[in-house]
Amino acid sequence: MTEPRLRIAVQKSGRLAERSLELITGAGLRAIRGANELLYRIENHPIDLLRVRDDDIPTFVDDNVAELGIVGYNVLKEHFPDKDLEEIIVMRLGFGKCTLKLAVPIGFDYQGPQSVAGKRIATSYPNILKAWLSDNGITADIVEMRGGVEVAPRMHIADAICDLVSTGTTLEVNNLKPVELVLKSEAVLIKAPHAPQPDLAHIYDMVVRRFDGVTKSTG
Ligand code: PRT
Ligand code: ZN
Repeated sequence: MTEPRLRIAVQKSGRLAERSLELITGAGLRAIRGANELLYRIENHPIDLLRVRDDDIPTFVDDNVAELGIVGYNVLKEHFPDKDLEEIIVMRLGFGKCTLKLAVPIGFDYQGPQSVAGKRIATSYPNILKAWLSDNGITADIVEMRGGVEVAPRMHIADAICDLVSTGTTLEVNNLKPVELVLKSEAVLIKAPHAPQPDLAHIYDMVVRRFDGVTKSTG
């Protein structure tokens, strides 16, 4: 019988990919390319890395396809808007920090959330935005876009946007100004609902312990 292997879902390429791999390497896990680009093997421990799109990570982990996953809190919250995420999150990882912000064109006379009531707001995060609108007691039309959200006002697709911001440059070059903080985000380590099988419990604990050590030492 083949030895069971712990599976960790990580972003294949993108903003979290490199830092996720650094965390894994920093924890003493030596990653080598496996059978294909989607699978990396840890050569010194019974662990595989499933390299996927970040959007697939919450579902993979929730379905027990992977025991652990590294994903942005924003993506997790959008996938599971009604779940208690503290039950899923093992730890915050301190990288991939960004904020989801409501932004309006520079000339927009923004007085508070009521200013966007009845307006059209473009976003890739409809569930998070819906919850924010509801918390603020207003309704607005949500225009869901996969990307390029920042051009929506200029294209007259929407009056405002709700998008991720890190440096603020993208908003600035598109003549938009941030007006509300909707969500703070960073990469998080998440776990599957089922406990790992007994054979993998020690390796699971080791990974979590080492990730914690690396995260604390890198601040
Ligand atoms: O291909 P895949 O689906 O895996 O990746 P993706 O294209 O969906 O995501 P990716 O790689 O762009 O981002 C992965 C995660 O990084 C996000 O889910 C966030 O948790 C985190 N992150 C951190 C960011 C940013 N910072 C960020 N600035 N994700 C996106 N942005 C974008 C933002 O959408 C906007 O277009 O950067 C632009 C704004 O940046 P500034 O610096 O101009 O403000
Ligand atoms: Zn994605």
